[in-house]
Amino acid sequence: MSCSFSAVNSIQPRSLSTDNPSITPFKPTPSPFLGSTLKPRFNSLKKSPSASTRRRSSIVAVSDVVKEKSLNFKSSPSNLLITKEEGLVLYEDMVLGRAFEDMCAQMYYRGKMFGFVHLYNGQEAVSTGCIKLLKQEDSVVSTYRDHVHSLSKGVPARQVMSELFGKTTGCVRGQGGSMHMFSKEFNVLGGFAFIGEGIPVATGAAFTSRYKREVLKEADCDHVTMAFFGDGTCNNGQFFECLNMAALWKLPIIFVVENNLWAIGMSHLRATSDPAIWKKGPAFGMPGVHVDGMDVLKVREVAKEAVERARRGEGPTLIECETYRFRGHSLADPDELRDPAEKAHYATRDPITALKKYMIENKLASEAEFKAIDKKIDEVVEDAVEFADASPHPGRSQLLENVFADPKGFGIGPDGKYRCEDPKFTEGTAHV
Ligand SMILES: Cc1ncc(C[n+]2csc(CCOP(=O)(O)OP(=O)(O)O)c2C)c(N)n1
Ligand SMILES: [Mg+2]
Repeated sequence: MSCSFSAVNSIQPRSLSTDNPSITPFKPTPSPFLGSTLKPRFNSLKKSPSASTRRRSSIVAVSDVVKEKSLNFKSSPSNLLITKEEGLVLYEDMVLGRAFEDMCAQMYYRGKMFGFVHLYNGQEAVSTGCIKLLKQEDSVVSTYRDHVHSLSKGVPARQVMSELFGKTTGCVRGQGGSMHMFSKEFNVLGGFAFIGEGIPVATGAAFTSRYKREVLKEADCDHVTMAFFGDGTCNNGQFFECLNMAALWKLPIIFVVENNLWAIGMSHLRATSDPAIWKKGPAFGMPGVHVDGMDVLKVREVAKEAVERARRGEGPTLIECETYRFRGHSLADPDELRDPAEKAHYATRDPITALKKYMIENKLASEAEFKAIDKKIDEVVEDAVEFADASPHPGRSQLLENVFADPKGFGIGPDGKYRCEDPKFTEGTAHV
């Protein structure tokens, strides 16, 4: 398994005028990404040695810690990155994520779910490698690709599947659906359908932790927040605004970019002036690291360092995980835009197969132990479907509960009754 770790450094701001000698005409260069078949499209900025030596960042790279550990590992196989128990937890969580999503696809095509459903297949090492390090009190903020983040955080598969089926036993009582997982108990602060929408929510949660500790004097409040979002989202304003505030206030937050190289059908390399997202961390005064997101052990190592930094009160970290989704953007996407060679490349780097291989080669577990976990997870997922199927649908009156808009005049009629209870409420509109 290869992995590209890049040291944290800083970039000199430059003018983009054409007479600037630091701009070179576009020359195709090898892609900085492990398996993308596309090349960056825009003019590249030539590095000025004098500029880079003039302004070195004093921030320590999280990646150095990992580099050191993996070097130790090569020279001494006894110094493994995980114990048997830890490895089996990671394996089980990734298998749960994969099996759950495969089942979602089946249920969606059988008409059990409505709306858009975005699956996480291929990206499991990111969710597992990061979230399995957290405590229940720590928070996770997700996107519309949120089922697996919720499972990793501990939300029972029954509750996630029921939510997808729109049933009252779902984690949002059937009111959220695929893109809006939430759990107060497990501190999953939401899946968000608008891209970038969750980043300020996560920043607010991290602010709360610091406020509790320093203003309300709750000394034991060392909660951290992880915000997950994609490469495409990093070109949105909230991302930059929140990096700024998090660094300014040294918030206990980890920004985890799941760079799967695509934003629906738009290649990251076509849409982004500098595709190395991790570099934006140091620009705001926080460490940035690029890690192989198909390798759960490497993700876990960088995330561990970032979580510890956050708990110590040393502020935020930006982690860019290079990953890949094995399916289309959503279940409605025929996935015809991505190059088959690129898909084939990442298929060979399946994070579940890779962890299994690592553990077997290092005699941490046997084939029989993996089979037993696979079987257990099959049963968990089957049970989740049966539970969701047998659960009741919410009553129509629930439709307007927890809605921010004032329901008077909209949801509640002049007689004080819910308009949706009127049998003619949806007449002439699509079935609600
Ligand atoms: C504010 C906003 N603009 C546009 C969209 C439409 N949209 C849905 S997904 C998506 C691409 C996001 O890509 P990325 O951040 O890379 O996440 P991925 O789907 O790859 O996980 C876009 C533009 C949206 N949901 N919200
Ligand atoms: Mg993406």
